[in-house]
Amino acid sequence: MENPPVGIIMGSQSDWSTMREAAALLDDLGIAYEAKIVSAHRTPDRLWDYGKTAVDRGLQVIIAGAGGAAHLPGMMASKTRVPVIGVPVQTKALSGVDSLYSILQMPRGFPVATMAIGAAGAANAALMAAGILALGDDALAKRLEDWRDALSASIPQEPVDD
Ligand code: RP5
Repeated sequence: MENPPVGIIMGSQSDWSTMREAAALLDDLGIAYEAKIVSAHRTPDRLWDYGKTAVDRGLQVIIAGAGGAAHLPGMMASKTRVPVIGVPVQTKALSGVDSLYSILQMPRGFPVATMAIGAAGAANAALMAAGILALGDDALAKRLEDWRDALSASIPQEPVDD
């Protein structure tokens, strides 16, 4: 799709194993997206251009994942009014707490909706994006409700031995 409503961006190729959890869920829900490597530190001009053109390109939600000194989501939020959902990627040195703190404590005025560390956070970012887009899309709202119902129905009433 030429102008997808969702942009998934990440600081490095190494983030993709986490961020593809978001991509997979968007696929399941029939939501078009683009996935790009945009690094706050290594490609700051790319970050600037992405944020500057986001509204005109029709992006409605940006999911931004990064690890360590994870400035990507916050910097993107400073450059565009398109809602930014941040995903703290789990790191080896500090288990992603560094990523979480780098994303979470934004100053007043430039919010980032921060998810949990790692794969669950990436999946939830996609569900959060779906919820936002569903506000103006009845067919997507139905698909999201069906997805949620299916998840609930998959949870057994009682535990079994492993
Ligand atoms: C961050 O540094 C990226 O978001 C990534 O999580 C982390 C490590 O990047 P690589 O050294 O694996 O490229 O900018």
